[in-house]
Amino acid sequence: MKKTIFICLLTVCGLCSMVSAQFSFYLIDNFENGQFNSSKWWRFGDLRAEVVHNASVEGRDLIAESCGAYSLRLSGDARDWYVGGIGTELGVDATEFSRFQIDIYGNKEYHGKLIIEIFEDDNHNYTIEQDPKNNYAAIFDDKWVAEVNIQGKGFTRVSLPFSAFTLANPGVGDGIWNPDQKNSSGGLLKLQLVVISDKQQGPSDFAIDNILLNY
Ligand SMILES: [Ca+2]
Ligand SMILES: [Ca+2]
Ligand SMILES: [Ca+2]
Repeated sequence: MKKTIFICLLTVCGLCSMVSAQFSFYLIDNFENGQFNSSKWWRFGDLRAEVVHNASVEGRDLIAESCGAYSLRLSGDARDWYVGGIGTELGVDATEFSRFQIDIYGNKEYHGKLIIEIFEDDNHNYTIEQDPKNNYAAIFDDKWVAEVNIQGKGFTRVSLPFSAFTLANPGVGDGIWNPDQKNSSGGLLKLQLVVISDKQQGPSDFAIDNILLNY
């Protein structure tokens, strides 16, 4: 009898850990504090960033509902396609995650791109060293990029496997996806989101939400 109870307990514990593993994620930001946190995020180029109220959800839309009350509006005028971007420090061991996820609220007028840049520490010092004389490029660490086309009106959920990111700076880091915090490595250290317009000159305007790492 005792053995049966023990096996039942083990099964329940096993199921619980499976369920918690399935629903675990690392939230980078969902903007539900209602304001752009300038100590958490930096901006570059001519991109404006402001937290805005989400439109009320029409009909049944679980992804729009999951965006809550606020998202981050990114807007600005393109100069030669480029608008600007935002970035934040991460400092996370990302080996247990396999995907980068973001919800993007598009519109009819703007169909540009969002470039997602992630940096992981390869010289084991919890820092992404940059060269100010070379457009602040990473000097010792891998930079991985993926790009997402902004869709039409409403929230589109984008879930990118890390395997879909390509190495943007071969020869700088070790060229291996190793976002772990072993041997004094800081792991996945930095995220940048860069806005590229679909017009050489002209306005860009969309919103982002629920930026996270998951399985
Ligand atoms: Ca939100
Ligand atoms: Ca480094
Ligand atoms: Ca690496």
